[in-house]
Amino acid sequence: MRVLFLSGPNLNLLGTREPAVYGSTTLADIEGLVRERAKGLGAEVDFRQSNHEGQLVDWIQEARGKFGAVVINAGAYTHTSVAIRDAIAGTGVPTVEIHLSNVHAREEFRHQSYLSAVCKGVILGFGAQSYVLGLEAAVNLKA
Ligand code: CA2
Repeated sequence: MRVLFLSGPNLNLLGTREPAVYGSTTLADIEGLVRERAKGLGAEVDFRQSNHEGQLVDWIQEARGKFGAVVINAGAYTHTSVAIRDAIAGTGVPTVEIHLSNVHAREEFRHQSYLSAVCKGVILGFGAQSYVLGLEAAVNLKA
C-alpha cells in the first residue's frame, strides 16, 4: 500500500525547540523510523510537511487514486481547519489522525479536533512512535 504522511505547521521545528513537550527527535528522524517500519510492512511512503493550510488541502485532494491511505498530523490546524476536514471528507481517502503529544492532557483549546470525525481513527500521545503506529493502522485499514 502507498501511504501519504502529512505534517502541518511548525513540525519542521521538531527536535530544535520545546524538547520538553515534543522531544528531541527531528521530523527527518521520524521519517527514518517510518521508512524502516514501512520496509517490514511492504508499504511505500511519501513524507511531506507544510506550514500552509492550502498546501495540505491540495495534497489531500491529490491523494485520491494515488494513495491507499493518508496519515496526518495537522499540527495546530487540527483545532481550527474546516478546510482540511472538508478535504479529508471530500476525497474519501481513508485517513488516520496522529499527534505526538496527548492533546487531552494539554490546554483546553487542543481538546477539540475538526478532523477526528472524518478520520478512521486517532493515535496520540506516543511521541515519534505515533507516526509509526499511524503507519501500522493505515496498512491494516479495511476499505
Ligand atoms: O502533538 C502534536 O503532534 C500536535 O499536533 C503538535 C502541534 C500542536 O499545535 C497540536 O496541538 C498537537 C504543534 C506542533 C509544533 O511543533 C513544534 C515543535 C518544536 C518547536 C515548536 C513547535
